[in-house]
Amino acid sequence: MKLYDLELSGNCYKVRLFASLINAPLDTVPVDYLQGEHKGETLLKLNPWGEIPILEDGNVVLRDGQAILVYLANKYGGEAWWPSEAHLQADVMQWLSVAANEIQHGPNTSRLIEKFGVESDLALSLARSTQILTLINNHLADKDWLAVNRPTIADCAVYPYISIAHEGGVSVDEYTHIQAWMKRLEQLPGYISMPGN
Ligand SMILES: N[C@@H](CCC(=O)N[C@@H](CS)C(=O)NCC(=O)O)C(=O)O
Repeated sequence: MKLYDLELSGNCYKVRLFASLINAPLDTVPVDYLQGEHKGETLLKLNPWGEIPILEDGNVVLRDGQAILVYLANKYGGEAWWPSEAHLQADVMQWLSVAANEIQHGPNTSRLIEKFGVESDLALSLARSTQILTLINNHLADKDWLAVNRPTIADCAVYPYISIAHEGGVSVDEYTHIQAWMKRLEQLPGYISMPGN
């Protein structure tokens, strides 16, 4: 199983992190992002969106970090990480959407602007960061994990860009429940870090 990967990408990191937590066999293939390899002919054949992560497992080719987490959980992680019961699965799914929407447009975008010089609206992404971090912090006030009372792919999807939010000028220091949740996740067997967290 191959992951077309960028070390500094939180979207790629969530796949590496989860694969490590469940001990799934994963070969990382570094993508030369600065040279635009992800927009080149070979990778566009795998993902016409021109984005990474991309997972290749035999004939299966998948884009999008959240979708890849679902695939890995089904194939290697099992019920614990991606429950099959309708309301439990939907609970986890809610958080995969948060990762792809509020986290992407909040802390992720702030980091793209501040660390990589991407042109976007910093004030807006900072305001969105405050909004989503407050919601998550309140949610975690009486819970150890984001969904279904145990670590799931919900946590793996949401954690990465919060753990490196400071690179976008977003401090998570004051969000004490988020701090405690991150520490719990970092103590899971198989946890790996990425540059910046
Ligand atoms: N929906 C995708 C987004 C992936 C994404 O934005 N990847 C970035 C790197 S972190 C990328 O390849 N960007 C290239 C571009 O937008 O042109 C996911 O959640 O994995």
